[in-house]
Amino acid sequence: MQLESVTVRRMTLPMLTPFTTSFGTQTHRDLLIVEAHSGGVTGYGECVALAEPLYSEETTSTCALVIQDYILPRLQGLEISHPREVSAALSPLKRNNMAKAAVEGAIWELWAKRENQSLAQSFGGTKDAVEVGLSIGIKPTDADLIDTVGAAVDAGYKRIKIKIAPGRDLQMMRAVRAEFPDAVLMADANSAYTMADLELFQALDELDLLMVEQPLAHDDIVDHRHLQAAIRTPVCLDESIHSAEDARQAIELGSCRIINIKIGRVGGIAESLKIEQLCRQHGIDVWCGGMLETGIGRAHNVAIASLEGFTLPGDTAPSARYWAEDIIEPEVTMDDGVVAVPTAPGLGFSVKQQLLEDLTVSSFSTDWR
Ligand code: OSB
Ligand code: MG
Repeated sequence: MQLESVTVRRMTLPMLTPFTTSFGTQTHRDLLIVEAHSGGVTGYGECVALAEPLYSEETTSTCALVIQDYILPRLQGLEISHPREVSAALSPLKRNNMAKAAVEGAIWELWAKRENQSLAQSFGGTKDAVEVGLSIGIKPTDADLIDTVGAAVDAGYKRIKIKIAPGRDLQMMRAVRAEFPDAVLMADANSAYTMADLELFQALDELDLLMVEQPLAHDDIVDHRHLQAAIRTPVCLDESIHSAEDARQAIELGSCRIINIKIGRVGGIAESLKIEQLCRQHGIDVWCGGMLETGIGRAHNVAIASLEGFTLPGDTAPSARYWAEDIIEPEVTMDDGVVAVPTAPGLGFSVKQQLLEDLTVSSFSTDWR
């Protein structure tokens, strides 16, 4: 297969609920959708970078530039017999993982559709449904948070993740635990702490959290090793893991017991598969992280979470949690805390192409003919 053309669309979607983490509040999602075309078939991918470099160094704008100037020229005329060849072709380009993953994801979906396979099938996903957790942002008051957690418990989410930040941590988590003694709870710090906060994490051990996600610096695996050795709660790495090589080093050091895989953060599906395999070999639990995706990225996440190695509920909540109207139909929905893994070819959802075009504020296409 050769790509005939690629289109990249930029759009801004208002979020139903503002989402606050230790690095800021999001009210809108500024994102890119990639369309890869070949043989009358279109594959879709989503770029999960945020508008500002607050989670990682990539942004929507840097991704658009890197895709246009560096990624697409390397794919022009390339004979692709399997989508894993895409990340190999892009490997000379350092990092820019979210930009690479957006393009690789579109090509992977295109290939799966042409092979008449679902995305999950195309890489060996075996589950027919995936367990879902909810990620709850920082709320103005403990009462607000407790209301939100209560609604999530009632809705059937299999685990509830709560964002923490200095000043909104131990007391707040104790209040939630007191209210919900049996809930499966975890905390995500988005790298807001240092080893000077060790006592805080030792105190969190009392609360029987499923894990604490990315407590220390976004680029650290050494201090996380010391932290993990000093607490009972499993440490999960998110921001620190960009590749299977990073995962190998973190596992070897003992820096975490759990890894959150985000396809965008690690540079694509091929790299996600390597990490999943490595973690299975080492008994490291894995779950699928989220980046407040539209239905396109969400469908990719549900497919990857269908792999055996994804042993814990992921941040793959239903569309209606985020969007007034999603860009796919049907929307992603949840029943009894699980999302069904589609079996139709590709994403298994249809993209509302007219809505996509209406939402597009800028776009570019390759000029390969
Ligand atoms: O750290 O997992 C994170 C959202 C944006 C950036 C980073 C993170 C998150 C979330 C939300 O936790 C997950 C989701 O619901 O998509
Ligand atoms: Mg996280």
